[in-house]
Amino acid sequence: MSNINFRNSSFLTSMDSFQKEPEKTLPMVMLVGRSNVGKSSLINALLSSRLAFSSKKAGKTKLVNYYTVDNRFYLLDTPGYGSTSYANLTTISFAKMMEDGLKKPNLKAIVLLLDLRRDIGKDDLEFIHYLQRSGKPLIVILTKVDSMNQKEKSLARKRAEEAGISRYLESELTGKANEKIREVIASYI
Ligand SMILES: Nc1nc2c(ncn2[C@@H]2O[C@H](COP(=O)(O)OP(=O)(O)OP(=O)(O)O)[C@@H](O)[C@H]2O)c(=O)[nH]1
Ligand SMILES: [Mg+2]
Repeated sequence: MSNINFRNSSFLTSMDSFQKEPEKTLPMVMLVGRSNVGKSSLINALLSSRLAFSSKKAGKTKLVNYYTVDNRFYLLDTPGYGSTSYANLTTISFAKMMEDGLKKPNLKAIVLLLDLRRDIGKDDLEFIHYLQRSGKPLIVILTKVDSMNQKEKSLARKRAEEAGISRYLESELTGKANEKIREVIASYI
């Protein structure tokens, strides 16, 4: 449904697992991806806010953070995964977190962020396929495209295709791209 005011948003709560949830049940959309890919930054861009904390250092977001958008749905920021020593969660606890999250009937869509300035690793591919099998709508977003030159952009798009991702959006920290992302998210609420 459209006419959701993404500016009318606030931070609700943080949870350390999907076993707990806010008192009020609303539709949820969850941002996921490798540590440092830009999840928290995209939350701020979409909500025109500084509600989420982003950092140059990977591993900033340590909990599942719930943002209430226009009292209509929850936008969820999650800790990233990754093989670097910075990631907060072990592979096992990350997998458990995702498994619990994906089971939620009120989870309406997953937003997967990919930073394709680097190659897609085996762990990324496994994660993408896992999300595709979940049956939940998957919105793929290439981040940091604004920092790429033309050559890097075409390489990023080629990498996405090679990974079997035919439909995706490209984010910017500011700009029109975010309006399109808002529309797509709103269409699942
Ligand atoms: N140029 C550019 N930089 C970005 C973009 N998105 C995020 N960044 C930068 O990337 C770094 C990591 O961003 P975060 O939003 O903290 O990443 P995250 O995915 O939340 O990371 P974790 O919380 O560690 O999982 C920060 O320095 C951001 O400023 C983007 O679209 N373009
Ligand atoms: Mg974060």
